[in-house]
Amino acid sequence: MIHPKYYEELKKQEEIIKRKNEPSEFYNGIYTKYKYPVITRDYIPLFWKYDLDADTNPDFMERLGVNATMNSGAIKLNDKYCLVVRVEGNDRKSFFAVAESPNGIDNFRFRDYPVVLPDTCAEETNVYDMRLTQHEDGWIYGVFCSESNDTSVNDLSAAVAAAGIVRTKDLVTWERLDNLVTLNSPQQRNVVLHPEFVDGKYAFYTRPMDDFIDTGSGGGIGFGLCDDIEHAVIDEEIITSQRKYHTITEAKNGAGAVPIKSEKGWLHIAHGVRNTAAGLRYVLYAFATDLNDPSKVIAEPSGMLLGPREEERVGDVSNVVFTNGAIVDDNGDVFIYYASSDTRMHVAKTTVKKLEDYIFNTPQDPLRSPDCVKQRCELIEKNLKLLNRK
Ligand code: M1P
Repeated sequence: MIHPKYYEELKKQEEIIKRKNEPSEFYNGIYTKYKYPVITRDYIPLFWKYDLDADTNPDFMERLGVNATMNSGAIKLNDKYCLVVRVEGNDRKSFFAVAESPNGIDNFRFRDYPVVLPDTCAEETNVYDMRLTQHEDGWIYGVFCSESNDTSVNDLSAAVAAAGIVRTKDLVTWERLDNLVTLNSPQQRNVVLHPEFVDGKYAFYTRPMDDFIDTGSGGGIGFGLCDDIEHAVIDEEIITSQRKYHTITEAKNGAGAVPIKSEKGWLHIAHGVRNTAAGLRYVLYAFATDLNDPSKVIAEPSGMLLGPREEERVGDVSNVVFTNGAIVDDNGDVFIYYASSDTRMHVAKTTVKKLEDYIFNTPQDPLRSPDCVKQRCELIEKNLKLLNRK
């Protein structure tokens, strides 16, 4: 018999899933934030967590709990807004699961089963943060972090991060390809496949790093080309968006959503990390690269596009916002999906035109306080003239 508590919990869950989302009061003119997260662990189907059978689970206990739903790849497929969510079990292992919504801002529902990836890599312990690229070759590629224990050192928590690659046409059947090999970088995370061929080759944004946590000598977001996506090897990475001293990217940065093509350039939404006494702080920032050479940065506005605010600041890893997916509608609307504090998913809505305006017309970071004051005074002076106050 199905435990009666199931129906009580289901009713509560349905209220959350069906709740209409609405714009929040936050304003900056660049994007609209929404009042409620789009996915939390409360959206996980109850039959993934509980044994519903009253005989074998008389107290209706969670048997396989879920801790967090975060960093999601995003794509529109068959008119549905689809997120490939990073679901983290109570056991700390992450896996992927597809959740779909009819409008991109609420009513996200998980499919009945999580994604079952081909298990081709015996040493792989954890997988997370998939970026979904609709490539011009016709496949949807998923590039994700494949993490294994680093057995070469005597440290139980030492890990190696590599970029795993899968492809699909329907987000149901997945083919696993070889992990990306970058000849000059021992570790890789935050790897994104560019949606078009560049010089007839597959192009990846990478994140060269010496260590699992520290980027070390890695100078920023890398870019490299490869001939064969089934056995992808990049022999040279060049740096696109650089890390800089005393900026939002000082500690590290990494590619986020698949770049969006606009009239003026490829629009990138990435993450930047700085260190603080309270630990690392992750924010989103944006930049544009050349349409003909997507490795060449042509505009990089100063500072953050989106930072952790209010309840977003608190979670499993506090003071973090992180994106690895955005959806662009045919009418130019852009849905930026981002996680807060490695715990829950949100959406911020804007348009390609607004993102373009933000990226190309926000002044660059002058890198020094006196120049920042000068920059701000110029704006104040212009406005005071307009306001007829001198
Ligand atoms: O905990 C914050 C983020 O840390 C990592 O990002 P990065 O590789 O830039 O340090 C990722 O593991 C990401 O999943 C996580 O949200």
